[in-house]
Amino acid sequence: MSLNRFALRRSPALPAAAALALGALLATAAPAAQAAGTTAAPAAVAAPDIPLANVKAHLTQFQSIATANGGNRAHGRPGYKASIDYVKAKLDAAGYTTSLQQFTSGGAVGYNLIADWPGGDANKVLMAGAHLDSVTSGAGINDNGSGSAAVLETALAVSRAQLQPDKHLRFAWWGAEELGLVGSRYYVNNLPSTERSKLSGYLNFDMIGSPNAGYFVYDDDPVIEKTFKDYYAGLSIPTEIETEGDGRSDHAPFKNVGIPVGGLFSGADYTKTAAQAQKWGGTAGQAFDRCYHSSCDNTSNINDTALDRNSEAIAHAIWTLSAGTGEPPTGEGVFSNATDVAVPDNGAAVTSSIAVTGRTGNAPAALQVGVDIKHTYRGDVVIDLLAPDGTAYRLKNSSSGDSADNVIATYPVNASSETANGTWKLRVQDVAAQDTGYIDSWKLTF
Ligand code: DTR
Ligand code: ZN
Ligand code: ZN
Repeated sequence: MSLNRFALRRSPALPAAAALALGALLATAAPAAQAAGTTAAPAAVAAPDIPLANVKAHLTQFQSIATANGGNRAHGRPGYKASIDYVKAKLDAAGYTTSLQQFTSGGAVGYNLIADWPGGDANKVLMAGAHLDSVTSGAGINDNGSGSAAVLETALAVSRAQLQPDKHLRFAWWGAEELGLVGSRYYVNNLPSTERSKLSGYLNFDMIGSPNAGYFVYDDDPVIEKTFKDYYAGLSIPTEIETEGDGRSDHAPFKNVGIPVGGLFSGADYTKTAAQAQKWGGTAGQAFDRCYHSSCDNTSNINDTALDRNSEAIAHAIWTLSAGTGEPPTGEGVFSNATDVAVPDNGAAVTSSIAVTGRTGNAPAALQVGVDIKHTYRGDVVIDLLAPDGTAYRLKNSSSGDSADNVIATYPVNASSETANGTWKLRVQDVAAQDTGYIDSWKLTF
């Protein structure tokens, strides 16, 4: 549970009218100054909580890895590859498509880990990353286990939510940052220009849990910057723009080739001023991180509040910046229904219909059924697709232990034995008491 939220069994979902009003409010939010390539439509779905305990568990693993491998996780040392293997295993298990990019620096082999979340528009890629290497003098828990762990947990949250954003999501853990941004430079330099042009933005997180924390937002792409600043403003946490970071972390190679960048930073060896201590707490006249690049950069060298807040901000930015315009993809093969249908608590099934016309022959073997069902306990919910002839295809069973909110997912259905044209129905039933919800929208993509 994060430090700034309470996990109560939620009140019933917003009535559809209220939800629509809220949606309209979000939709009329004044658009930010749009930089090339980055658009920040209001997030169609709010980001989930990023459990601080999960982020810290990754830090504990990084610490254990360093302790077992000569005290560090530096480029070319066994502790770095062990860190890569840990992160990669988590992502593989969560359904990511991962790849290791190998390079050589200082006579030693280095690795970048790239993880793609399947789906989204391949021509609009939102990327987030953190360097995973430490210096040789220590475990590098704040620098940069903190960024690595927060990005990892956000990626795992994407998987838990089965997020289907408009944009394609890609995450990266860089090698040899401490040797001069070597891994991220290698990645960008070896990225064909056609692939670079697909990157709508790169978000960088390097040191986000500093003990004497500051809350700095990179002053680069205005839309990304605004996304972070608005998030913190919503928590009444003042931020400052990060002025001394240009060129000092892995966003620099992306910025140098014109890709919109942004990120968060909690401070390194610079000293916190009295004015900063006044607004952020902590100790004036002391470095934001007194263990910067030192052997004491271990699991005790973390400010939980800063790590938690920054982890939540990362998830907020990923959910917000990966949402497109919210319009369904163009193309005659998409049919949708966005009329809300209330789902009675522990009651009869309800249906929402889509009339498909203009198709020829049968439906495909991989008919995509996209659903957006708002509900405060998704384990209560059973979902079926009904073909025009009434044949039922089970999309989701109930699961008593799944207390998370909402079902936002796309289900592939082999509907090749069904005629495409006709009235298709989504059937939804709440099969357990307490918690209610409604069908927000659904679509069929042929
Ligand atoms: N160079 C980073 C730490 C660092 C120093 N200033 C900034 C500003 C923005 C991001 C990171 C940094 C390192 O030692 O890894
Ligand atoms: Zn460093
Ligand atoms: Zn760093």
